[in-house]
Amino acid sequence: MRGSLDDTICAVATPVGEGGVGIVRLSGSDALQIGEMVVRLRSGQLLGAVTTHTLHLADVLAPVASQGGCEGAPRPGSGEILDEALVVHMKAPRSFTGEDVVEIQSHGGGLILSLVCQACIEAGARLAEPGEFTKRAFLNGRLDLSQAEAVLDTVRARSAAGLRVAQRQLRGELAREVESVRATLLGLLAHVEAGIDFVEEDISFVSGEELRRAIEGAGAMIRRLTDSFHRGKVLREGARVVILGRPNVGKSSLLNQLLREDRAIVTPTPGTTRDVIEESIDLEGVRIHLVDTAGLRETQDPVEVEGIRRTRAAQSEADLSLIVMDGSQPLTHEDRELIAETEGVPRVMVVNKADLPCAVQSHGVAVGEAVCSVSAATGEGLDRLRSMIRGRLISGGGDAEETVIVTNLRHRSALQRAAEAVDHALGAVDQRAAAELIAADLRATAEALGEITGAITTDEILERVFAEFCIGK
Ligand SMILES: Nc1nc2c(ncn2[C@@H]2O[C@H](COP(=O)(O)OP(=O)(O)OP(=O)(O)O)[C@@H](O)[C@H]2O)c(=O)[nH]1
Ligand SMILES: [Mg+2]
Repeated sequence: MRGSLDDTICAVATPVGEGGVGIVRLSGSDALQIGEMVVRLRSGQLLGAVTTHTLHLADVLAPVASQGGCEGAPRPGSGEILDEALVVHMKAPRSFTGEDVVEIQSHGGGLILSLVCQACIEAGARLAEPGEFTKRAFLNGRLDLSQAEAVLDTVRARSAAGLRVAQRQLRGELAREVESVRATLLGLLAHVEAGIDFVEEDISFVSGEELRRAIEGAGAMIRRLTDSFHRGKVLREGARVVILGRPNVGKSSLLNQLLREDRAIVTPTPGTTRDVIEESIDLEGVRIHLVDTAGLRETQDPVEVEGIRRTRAAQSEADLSLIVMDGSQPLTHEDRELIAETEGVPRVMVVNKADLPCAVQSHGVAVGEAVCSVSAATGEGLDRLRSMIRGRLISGGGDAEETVIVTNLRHRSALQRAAEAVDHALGAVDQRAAAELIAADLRATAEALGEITGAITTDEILERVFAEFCIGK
């Protein structure tokens, strides 16, 4: 991103399309001056003269550039009226970017907004680059990098749980946790380095045991954050839950029950479902993509063979599998095969047809494994199944939404590097390595953590983060 902080930027901040209101945002040291060229307050006052953070009715004007004949610079208030708008100016540093900001709330049409934006450009602003408003907020110290990313997560959130995670990050909770570990590490580093400097006098500031315990503590915090990633991803993006089982056990009936609608065809004929059927549900704020599949069995029918191939593909992408069995019949060889092959993957055993007499004694399932008895015909046990699915997906804390959770790939990769470096530091302490080596590992750990909040940044990191944004954010 090439833009400097010196120029004043503008962009349409509301989405493309028709809306009652659309906003053009100006930010930078000339925002007020440019705003005064583009809007004329109905009160007759100048925009710079009214109280900051208050709304004013105004006409938006197309500045007349060079047409006046004299100087070539646009003159305020001389152009054609483009629209009626409400205008606010927010004096630095009390704005999103930390700079002088003017927002023009005109009617929300694509053409009118682009004309208003064009007027600002003619008056001296530059079109903002993708994410440049948020980037400026970061560079001006209004947000740390993880908060800047949370702006995007908030805008993109598709589930209530995902939104809550993004909001916590936006409030700086991830940053606080990461910074506290980093501060600990920098403190240790200072001690270790002091030890290096005074090695002649044989002054050791931290005993080996103390140092080890402190590094271990930091490592545990880093690992806790890294481990939260899977849960975080589920909360943010939702999870794929695939319904598997041999033909006729009631997979499609179960899908219909979970969806509360007759989506998939159900018949007493084994091999009814031939294709993969996908639908989404909201499970107490968590988005679940439910996938019904063709029953698994040996078959010569080419359509069913293709269906089973698709079942296998869906199975490989699942975050969780529901292994459905027919509780009214003894387990077959196909049931056992499926149970054996899904050993070790996240799964919930569903024993269906609980309304019929039970014929299944043992499901060949390890003690303690999640088993749920349901009837897709009557709906019995479905609530319990729903909460088991939710629990399995965001396990690691029923209070999943109460703790800080990592959802961003960039953060996870930085945490993984931090975890490696911190392990290395521990190894160095155990081997009584030279203080210089321990210090290098501690520094590497702190630097990796610093990338998350932006305490340590490079142009490359900034470019990668803000490339995800679009113009206007
Ligand atoms: N009594 C009873 N019958 C059920 C229950 N669930 C499903 N069935 C019946 O079992 C038969 C098969 O149901 P489906 O939902 O089509 O089973 P499926 O596993 O999708 O079968 P395929 O698509 O062929 O693999 C139908 O006749 C359903 O009405 C249940 O809980 N109780
Ligand atoms: Mg089916």
